[in-house]
Amino acid sequence: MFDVKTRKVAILLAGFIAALPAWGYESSYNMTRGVTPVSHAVYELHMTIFWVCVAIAVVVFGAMIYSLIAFRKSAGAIPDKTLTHSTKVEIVWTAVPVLILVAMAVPAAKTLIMMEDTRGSELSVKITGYQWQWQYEYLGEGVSFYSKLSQDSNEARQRGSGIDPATVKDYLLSVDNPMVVPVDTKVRVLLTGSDVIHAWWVPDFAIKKDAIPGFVNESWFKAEKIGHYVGQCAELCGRDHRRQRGGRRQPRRAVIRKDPREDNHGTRSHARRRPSR
Ligand SMILES: [Cu+2]
Repeated sequence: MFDVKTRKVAILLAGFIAALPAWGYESSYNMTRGVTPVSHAVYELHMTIFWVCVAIAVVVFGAMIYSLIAFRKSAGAIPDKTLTHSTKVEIVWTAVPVLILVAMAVPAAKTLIMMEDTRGSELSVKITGYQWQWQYEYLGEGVSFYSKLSQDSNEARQRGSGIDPATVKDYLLSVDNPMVVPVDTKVRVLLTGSDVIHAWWVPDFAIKKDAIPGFVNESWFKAEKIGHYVGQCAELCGRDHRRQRGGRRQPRRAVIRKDPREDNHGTRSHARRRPSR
């Protein structure tokens, strides 16, 4: 049916289209899988929708490329006029996308409901955004502290500091007082702002919510793995939001421990929670 050259082009295109998802999947360009039930659900939803998009692209571009090659004028193709204003075709190409959208809305709604469901939380932390730091208040625990960029990063970033940022550990990522919460615990976060709009974003928890003055936004996470998780402000909030490379202003670390009352050496201490201002 096709000549050898056409077949070669078709095989090359098919190979390229087939390789695209493999390249995006599990690569550094993809979303992080995260460490919470919500982040896993978000990742799975993202991948499901991604594969649906891939399937649609293969069908649509496949049909298009096939038509372009098989029915080209030089091959003696004659334009077909029967499809113009065909009611049957109009119904099919309206109904099929609607069905696809409805099918995609089901898992999307499920994930959204899960993200908003803060029932049964074991710990509530009120987080207030300031220019340019965060305040963490563990509700009912009498614990409150401020968290800002760590001193060594802050010194290194100053103009003419003479400090090579490469020598600073976790440059622009570490903070002086990280938020510490227990592992396998449902933590509800209440987000608000004190001056301008900020946004509390921790990719590993799949949380990115605005912290707006006068409003309280709600979210939750349940970290399943002990570790240090880096976050950053995700809303342009003023001078020092942009000064950091890669938008890493107001980095915060949420440190997950078995018991949040333990300090870095595993001994219980409240010293880390002293307000810094
Ligand atoms: Cu900001």
